[in-house]
Amino acid sequence: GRLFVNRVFHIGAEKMFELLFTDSHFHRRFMDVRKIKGLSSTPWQRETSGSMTRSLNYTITITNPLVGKFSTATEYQTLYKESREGRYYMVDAEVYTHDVPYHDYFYTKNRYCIIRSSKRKCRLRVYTDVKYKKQPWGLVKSFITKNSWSGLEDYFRHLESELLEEEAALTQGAGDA
Ligand code: YK8
Repeated sequence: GRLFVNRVFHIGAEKMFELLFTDSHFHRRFMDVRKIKGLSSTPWQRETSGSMTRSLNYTITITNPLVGKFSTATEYQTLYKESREGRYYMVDAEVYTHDVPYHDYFYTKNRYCIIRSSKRKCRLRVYTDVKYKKQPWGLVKSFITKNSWSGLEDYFRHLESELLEEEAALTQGAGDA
């Protein structure tokens, strides 16, 4: 896997969770600029395991010339029960892109860790892995992996820069920048 984001933000841990994993203005705007359309999500629900889960459906716009322009996608998120409100959140997100070539071979697993570092600061880590449901021919596998990494890198770089803008707006509003 790869670590795409690893940075401290002047944003509280709870706020960061809200920005990324609820129907926040930030999330809606980010989906908009990424041209991710038709988002629908279930509410967070407690499982018997004690963890919380929800699922999202949306249509992504793809810039990779090898692939069609759009794909529907389903994302299954799990907020682990080891998470502690305001202190530590760990969310795994499994993303299935249904309409890309070889979609039945792979999915993507993104692990988001939000760790409180002080009252108004947290560290965000995003670790990503391309997972295989069945083993493709070696050349196909490296093709999938390579194309996935480039799309994911672009996405998470953009997410990081949007979070930095949000951080600037938040600290300015608080008057303690
Ligand atoms: C989520 C992983 C792969 C996929 C894409 C497919 C290449 C197909 C390979 C062929 C287009 C928002 C990605 C990047 C689309 C976007 C997905 C996003 C960024 C040529 C063999 C969508 C996080 C996420 C997870 C997986 C990403 C796809 O929140 O390359």
